[in-house]
Amino acid sequence: MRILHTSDWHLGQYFLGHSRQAEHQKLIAWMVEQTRLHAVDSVLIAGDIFDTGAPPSYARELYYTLILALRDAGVGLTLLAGNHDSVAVLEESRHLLTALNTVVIPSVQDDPNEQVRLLTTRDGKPGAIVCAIPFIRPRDVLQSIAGQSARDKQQSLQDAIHAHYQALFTLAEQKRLELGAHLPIIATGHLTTVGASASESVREIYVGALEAFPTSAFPAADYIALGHIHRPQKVGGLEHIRYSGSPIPLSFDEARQQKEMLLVDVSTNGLERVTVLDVPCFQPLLSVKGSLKELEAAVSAAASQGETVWLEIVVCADDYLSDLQSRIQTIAEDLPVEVLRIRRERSSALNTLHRQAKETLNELMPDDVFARRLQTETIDEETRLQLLSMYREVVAQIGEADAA
Ligand SMILES: [Mn+2]
Repeated sequence: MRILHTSDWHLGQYFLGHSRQAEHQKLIAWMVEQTRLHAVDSVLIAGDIFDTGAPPSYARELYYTLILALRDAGVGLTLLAGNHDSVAVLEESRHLLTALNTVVIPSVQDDPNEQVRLLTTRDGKPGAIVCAIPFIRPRDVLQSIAGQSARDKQQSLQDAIHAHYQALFTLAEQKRLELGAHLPIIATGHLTTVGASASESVREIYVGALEAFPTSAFPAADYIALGHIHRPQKVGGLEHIRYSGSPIPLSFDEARQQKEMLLVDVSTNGLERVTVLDVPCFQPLLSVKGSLKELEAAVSAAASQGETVWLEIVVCADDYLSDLQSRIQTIAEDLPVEVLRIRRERSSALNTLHRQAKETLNELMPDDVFARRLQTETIDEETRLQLLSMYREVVAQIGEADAA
């Protein structure tokens, strides 16, 4: 059977004052067309379908448009929650969506059988078994043990995630035996693995608790469809463990990436091949950098693309220019560009903190801000992890007090 693997759509992303609605509309139409052209049987979305826990109405509408369009195209859909998704939001329509050939897994389920699903081909034949694993929250798989050190907590979480994968894989093997056909087994995940390279818009999800999951801890599935990292990549050079990456660039440092979706062919022999589908760019995005003089040339080069380009301008200048904004306005005037952000490049660690805070404070969680602040201190790893976990406990206590 042929599966299309994608992730990290971030429907509803509000990007420096701009909505991505038009891009996502075009993306849905493009993907549905690809499923027809390439005779895709089933689509897997490995987390972060939404950008926030409270997606705006237009984002929810896009979500339902996507689901209906795939149903009309006769393609199955399995959708896993990511760290940006709200469990409650995905849960509310989940049962309704089963009527539209869509399986949604918002969180680790009490009954593990819920997460072991048979994928069928367009003509209804069994094609593969999927261990449908969403983003795993520590509280889903761990009981907190008093007095555990940060390092022990990290190890317990990794062990618990490993155990979850192993348990579902064993169930999938049993299911395969019962079905009496040597069906391929696919697993999914939404996490950082060792060696994966991230980008600006990816939040560290297990900071201080689990930094990266070793590839050797995955079960022996024929293919592992991952989400969370926005740059498409094979993990550890392995053909069968992959991040599809996000289909549109979600930050300026992703602007030069060719975005992808993956066509995954599996059969009773296991993984047959993976074919990369290049996703067209629906809204050009570019970051240009230089001195004011160099920027003039760089901006007009960027403007020669024909469509309006969303620009980030990084000015390399040590001297303080109070009229920087208006100088850049003059450069960009009358060109088909829209300047979304201007920033100055500085070097020291504290300035980096200021810059990062300015860039993304509106999408950072309190945790991230604290973690960034710690980065500017010269402390050893052990202390850093301890401080982070103490900070978390305090925040959790405040949260409990609020709820009470
Ligand atoms: Mn993401």
